Amino acid sequence: MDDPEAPFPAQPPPDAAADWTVPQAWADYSAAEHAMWDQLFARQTAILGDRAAPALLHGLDMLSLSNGGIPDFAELSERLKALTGWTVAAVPGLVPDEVFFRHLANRTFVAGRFIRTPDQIDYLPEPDVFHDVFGHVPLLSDPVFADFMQAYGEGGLRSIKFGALQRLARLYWYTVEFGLIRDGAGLKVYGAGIVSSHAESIFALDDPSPNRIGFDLRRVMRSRYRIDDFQRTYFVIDSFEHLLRQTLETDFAPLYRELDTMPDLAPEVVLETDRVIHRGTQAHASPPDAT
Ligand code: HBI
Ligand code: FE
Repeated sequence: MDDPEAPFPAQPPPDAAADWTVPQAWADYSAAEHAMWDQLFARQTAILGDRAAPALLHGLDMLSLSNGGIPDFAELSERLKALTGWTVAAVPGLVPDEVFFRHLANRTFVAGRFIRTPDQIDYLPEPDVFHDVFGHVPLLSDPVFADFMQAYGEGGLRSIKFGALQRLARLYWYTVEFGLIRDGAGLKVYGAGIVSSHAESIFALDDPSPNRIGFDLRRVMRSRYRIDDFQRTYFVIDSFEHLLRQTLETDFAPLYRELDTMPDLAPEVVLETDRVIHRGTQAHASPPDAT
């Protein structure tokens, strides 16, 4: 998961370029590391067939992501660039916000080079290559989502000048990381934090505990989120076109001023004005005391 409050080192590590990218050194991955990718890939694709947004499944296919070990970013970038102009670059871990936003604005998605170890299979503090490449990259093959991610990067750079980075981080969190999308009469997952997590791929759609609320830009930018547990609320977009349009058509300066006059919202809150798709029981948040 990516938490903008995470402590960032001030300077790039010694083997990194000024933009914090490093060689992926694909030849250095061990058989065990490739096997970890295959295990994660098989586990997620076994349950995402009827849970993931069609554009995400299509992206996995278009980019030939498979259980053939950790992808080589150079090959992956060639395929992705031909589709939407995006490329994938390796970084050692979380990078400072401004660096991250600048890469997105330049259509470069920075992906962790490392892969989690067996003891981290269900939770890790920093995005690894499976979270970033399996979770985030497939949707970058979708032209509309690809445009949204670049617009998001440009907006992120501007938000730093307004001191509104946290608002943008919330937008990213409740869409790119933990977003749900309507699909016919049902809901599908598209957020990378869900897509790369076995348990949350099930929890986010099936569990009665969390709220599921129609996406609204102001609402999301006021909403705090959990970085250490399943989300208390998932926001549902109608389409990637709708998400892109809201981002492009919004004048963020007056919006930030308006939001600064309103209190933040706790993650589990439901407002009268919310488009409530499911009002959660929040049972996961406060399970009955073990008797
Ligand atoms: N760095 N490598 C990396 N990956 C991220 O997703 C990331 C980051 N730095 C900052 C950041 N995300 C956040 O600022 C965004 O989630 C808003
Ligand atoms: Fe992420």
